[in-house]
Amino acid sequence: MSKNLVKIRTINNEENGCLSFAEINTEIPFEIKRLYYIYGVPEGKIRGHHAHKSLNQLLVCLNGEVEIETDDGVCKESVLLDSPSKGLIVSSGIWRTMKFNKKDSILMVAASDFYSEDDYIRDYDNFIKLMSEGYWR
Ligand code: T46
Repeated sequence: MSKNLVKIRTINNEENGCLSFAEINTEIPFEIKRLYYIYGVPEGKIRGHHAHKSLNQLLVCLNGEVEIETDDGVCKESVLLDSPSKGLIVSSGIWRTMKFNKKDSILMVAASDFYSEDDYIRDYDNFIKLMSEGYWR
């Protein structure tokens, strides 16, 4: 199991359904400045293909199934998010893709900072170069 998977606490009541929650310093190791969600993605479509210079994020699949592949320049890892009670921390310096395995999948992301295109590395060779230069060390 990935060391970055976090169990989102869930109150499960057979009569009323479920309520899941995550808190800073317990499940989330950063302050949240932004929340966004990705949905309406065609089945099988892969998004992402980038890394972040300094952004840290928590990914939770609220509905359906999304496969997250992470790559630190040396090791690749694949984690299946198939429950709202599973979260994945994806830190800066990690190349990521998100494959939407099912129609109607919803991926919610809690991010440590506001949106800035300057924080993105969208070229894989540049990512590997920065990694080898010790950008994240
Ligand atoms: C990430 C993965 C998990 C904004 O204007 N504001 C925002 O807050 C975000 C997240 C995106 N955008 C714009 C930037 C692009 O013009 O929305 C467009 C689509 O973004 P992108 O192609 O980067 O989407 P994904 O699904 O490939 O990646 C997203 C996040 O951008 C990224 O930070 O880690 O989800």
